[in-house]
Amino acid sequence: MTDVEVRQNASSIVRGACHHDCPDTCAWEVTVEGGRAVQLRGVADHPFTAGELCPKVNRYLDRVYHPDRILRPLRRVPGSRKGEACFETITWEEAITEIAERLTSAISRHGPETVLPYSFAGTQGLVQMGVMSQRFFDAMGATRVHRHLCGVTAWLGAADVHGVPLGMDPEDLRHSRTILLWGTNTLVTNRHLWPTIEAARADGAVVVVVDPVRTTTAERADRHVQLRPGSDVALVLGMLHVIDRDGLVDRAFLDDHTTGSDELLADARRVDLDATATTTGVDVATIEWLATTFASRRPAAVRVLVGLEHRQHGQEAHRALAMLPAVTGAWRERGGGLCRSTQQYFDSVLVDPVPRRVHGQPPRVVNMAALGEVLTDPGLDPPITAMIVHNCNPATITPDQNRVLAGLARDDLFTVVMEQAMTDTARYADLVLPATTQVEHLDLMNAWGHMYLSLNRPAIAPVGEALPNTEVFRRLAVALDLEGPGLADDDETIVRQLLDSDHPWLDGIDLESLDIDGWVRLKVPEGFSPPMDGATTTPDGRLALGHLEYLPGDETPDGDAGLTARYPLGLLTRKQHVRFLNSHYGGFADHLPAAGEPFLDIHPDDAGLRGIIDGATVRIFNDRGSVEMRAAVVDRVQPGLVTMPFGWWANATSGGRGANALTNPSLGRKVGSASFHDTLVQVEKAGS
Ligand SMILES: Nc1nc2c(c(=O)[nH]1)N[C@H]1C(S)=C(S)[C@@H](COP(=O)(O)OP(=O)(O)OC[C@H]3O[C@@H](n4cnc5c(=O)[nH]c(N)nc54)[C@H](O)[C@@H]3O)O[C@H]1N2
Ligand SMILES: Nc1nc2c(c(=O)[nH]1)N[C@H]1C(S)=C(S)[C@@H](COP(=O)(O)OP(=O)(O)OC[C@H]3O[C@@H](n4cnc5c(=O)[nH]c(N)nc54)[C@H](O)[C@@H]3O)O[C@H]1N2
Ligand code: SF4
Ligand SMILES: [Mo]
Repeated sequence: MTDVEVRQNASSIVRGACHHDCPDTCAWEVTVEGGRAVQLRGVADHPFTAGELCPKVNRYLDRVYHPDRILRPLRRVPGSRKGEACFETITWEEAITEIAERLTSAISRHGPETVLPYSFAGTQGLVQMGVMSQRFFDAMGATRVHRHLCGVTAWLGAADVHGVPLGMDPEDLRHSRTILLWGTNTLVTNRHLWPTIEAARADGAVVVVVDPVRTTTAERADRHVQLRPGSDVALVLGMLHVIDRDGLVDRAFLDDHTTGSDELLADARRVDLDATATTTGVDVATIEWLATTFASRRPAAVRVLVGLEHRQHGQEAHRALAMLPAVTGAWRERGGGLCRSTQQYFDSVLVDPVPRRVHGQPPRVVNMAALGEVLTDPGLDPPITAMIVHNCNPATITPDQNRVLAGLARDDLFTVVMEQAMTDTARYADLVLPATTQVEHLDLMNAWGHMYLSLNRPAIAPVGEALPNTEVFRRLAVALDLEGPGLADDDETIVRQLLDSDHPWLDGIDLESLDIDGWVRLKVPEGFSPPMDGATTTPDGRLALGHLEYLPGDETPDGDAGLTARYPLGLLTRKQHVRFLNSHYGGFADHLPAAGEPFLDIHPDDAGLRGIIDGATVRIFNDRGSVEMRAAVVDRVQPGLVTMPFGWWANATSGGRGANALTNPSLGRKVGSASFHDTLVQVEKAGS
């Protein structure tokens, strides 16, 4: 009998961890009775998540057993339109055979690069997210995709300074006396960090939020610095000016641990604080207070996640924030430095040891942010004629939605979507394959908000005919006669392969030790300070500072004047709902936020200019698209800026379009995420 079959016969508690693309990776336990999961709750002994989940995942089992769950393979009914979601049930055998035939025929006409694997972080478990699919698509020679929609731009900015950008252990914020939550909405997006922040605050820490919006987190902070969107580099330069002017530079730290500080400080000296105040919308006294507080009320930390990166100059903003703690020598003290994603701690040690098969030249690479263009570009050679989607909902989450949907609607595109629910993307599929949920498959969970590695044991057998992503790729590899290393490995073997490392941070950690509690802390020394402890991996081993210059993004109010004349308002489409996790819950009526629909937040000044009253239906538009929803006239946004939540599905608006119908897909540099937040729009009363 398998593990799962044994459990089906008794009541048991199975440990696992949340799979969502959320920094917290909460440890959970599932109570199973007679083969059915009856309760899911947080594991109390987990040091970081401490027995609490969150409003969305408290009800995750409803999603597991939801009547809308996809439980069998589906094929689009011949003659029905893509997007209509008119499907018929087929067997797994039929599905696998059909996919193999269609891929073989596409590859024989255009070569393997005609296949586009499109996936993201629907689960961030290492096994179900990437390892097997990457082996599979590389064995095939499919087009490679820069999976850069989240976190990579932030990574690149910090990497410009650090090499491998290891930051502070977030739990060390407990020791901080100044915490700058810079472009991160902790209470909504990273809630399990809040108790650490509150504990530091009880010991006298001052908590500052730097955000263009008065977020829930800003409301709970000691001070909110409401800068103009995208002006962070200017604000950092202003702070550095004050730090230098007032003799608060840590010269010894700069001499011992950095290069390029002369160039940086020369740029800072040239700053005119009045001009900084105009650019940033932050008055000079506040800039001075912020700089002085950060430099002298110590230990002092800057906390960033991802919100800042989704801009043309997002990498530069993250680079600027990585330089700030170096100038004041904040890294010297426990609780001081840059507190960012912990992903790189895990990436440094959990490496798939199985070599990839590469046929001759490595395949071409496209950036996932450019999906709309990739699918609709008539000149692309070879064209994309087959697309396999897993862990991802591109119709909702990818920028420039109208172009993405035009691509997905192509009759000559064969699309397979592996999903749990009939998402806006699955509606466009030729074949939909039922995917297991986190309580039904094995996985190894890293984290990007703390240092704990978790093992997710399956608690129940797959519901219906759902299969783990890995099993689908194993079956497809056989059907396609693919040759390549590791294509037949089972999930437990993959976990063992990932853990098989000599790295000291994994010392003593294996499947058996993870099975004891379900989680274990990486063996990173307590109080580890990467720059002080020799972990800077730039070529000369010193933090790389250097010139810093503020540049406005092209599609911002300070950017292209012609565009601003037509579209004067900046648009932010951030994570706003505690009951959403990206696009996961948008389509489930019983999971929606109480308001039941998305609202556009607009400042009273901008609403007044347009005759818009609270609750009125408005049209928000630019050259890429148009969306209608009701307006909330509120002063938590600043004049010139409107915001709407992202993650709602097509059925939430009358025109069937969400936030991404408006967003800017262009990349800041060749790699990294889209400039989602460098988006300009106009707003008018609907029907006017
Ligand atoms: N406008 C705007 N757009 C954004 C953002 C924004 O802030 N604003 N944020 C961006 C960011 S940061 C991110 S991370 C992306 C998120 O983009 P995605 O990763 O695509 O988003 P999710 O909704 O988390 O997950 C997508 C799907 O994965 C499925 N899924 C979950 N587990 C599994 C599994 O085990 N197997 C399979 N086959 N499927 C599974 C879920 O059912 C879900 O429909 O969106 C980006 N898009
Ligand atoms: N409840 C919930 N939690 C989530 C998610 C979710 O969908 N729902 N998604 C998860 C994912 S995939 C991610 S990547 C994380 C993201 O976590 P965060 O990075 O914390 O969240 P964001 O909403 O992307 O952005 C944070 C803040 O950046 C601000 N911001 C935007 N532009 C600027 C700017 O130019 N300067 C400054 N200083 N601030 C700016 C926004 O107003 C926003 O309040 O959250 C994760 N957690
Ligand atoms: S979504 Fe985040 S906060 Fe909620 S249970 Fe999962 S990891 Fe924890
Ligand atoms: Mo993300």
